[in-house]
Amino acid sequence: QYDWVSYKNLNEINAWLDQMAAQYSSVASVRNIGTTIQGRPIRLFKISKKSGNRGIFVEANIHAREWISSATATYLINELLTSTNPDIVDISTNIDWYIITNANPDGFVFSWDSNRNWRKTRAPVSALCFGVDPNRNFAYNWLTPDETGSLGASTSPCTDTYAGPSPLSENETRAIESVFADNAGKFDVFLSFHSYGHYLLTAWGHTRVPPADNSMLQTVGNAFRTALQAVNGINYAVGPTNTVLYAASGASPDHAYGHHGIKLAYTLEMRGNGNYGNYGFVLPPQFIIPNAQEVIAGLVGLVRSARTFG
Ligand code: 0X9
Ligand code: ZN
Repeated sequence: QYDWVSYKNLNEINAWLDQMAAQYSSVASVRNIGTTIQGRPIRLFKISKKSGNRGIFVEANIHAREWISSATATYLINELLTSTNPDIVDISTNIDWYIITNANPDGFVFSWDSNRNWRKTRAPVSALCFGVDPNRNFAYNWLTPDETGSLGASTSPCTDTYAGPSPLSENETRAIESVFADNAGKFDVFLSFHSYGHYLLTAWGHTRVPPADNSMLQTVGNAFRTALQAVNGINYAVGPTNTVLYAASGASPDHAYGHHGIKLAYTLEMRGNGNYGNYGFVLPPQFIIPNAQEVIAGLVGLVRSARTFG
């Protein structure tokens, strides 16, 4: 029996995705969008209850150790398919959802079996080291320094923010890119689920210059923040990645916005440190459900605000 009382491993998550796709086959499906270097499928779960909908694209656990991100993605899928709450029924009926619960399957398995603190993929990248940071490998302004000269990424294969040998060099980032390319014009919102720190981050990561859509991004982001805070009192900071957090080039939201024109592109940094404890990436499982409930309330607020922009 699947639950959100404990974290689930990749096999358990994949079996559950198969089961949900079978049980709700008239509205849900799961398919492979790529294969990792170790041969694991990269899987996209799709929910569509009505034809003609526009879509939201969610990518989770691209960083291996951020287990709360995939646990929240599966919780979201479950709510979208089973909830009778009118707000959830609204967003599940009137929006198509494309959800990658585990964007970095090799890294995720490694974080379970060998090193709980692993972040990157498991591609062999030098004689000594493994792993590209997939969230530095996207094409838009890949490895581009900002105004202060900060790259927000590394060219050294052994570091945790290694950008890879070239843009979209990795199977994981190309799989995500294929979802953007195959569904051009479909998505109004792109969400990259991460942990931790209670942030909702907007463009840009690669520059300190505010994006053209900054005021809309802030307004919609503040609606997320207010709705999220109402659930358990957690206070998210909303703003451009490079000024609110740090420089980061080659991240997926910059690519979604800059390359594919998806304006409402956000990184969510979920629970890890707060008045509930200082856990970092190793967030105890009793926080899965409160984290997921507040994030989903935030998403309801985000959608409501986004709709006012047409
Ligand atoms: O550094 C990252 O990739 C993200 N933080 S994490 O601690 N989860 O690794 C933040 C990336 C945000 N970048 C953009 N939105 N551009
Ligand atoms: Zn992350």
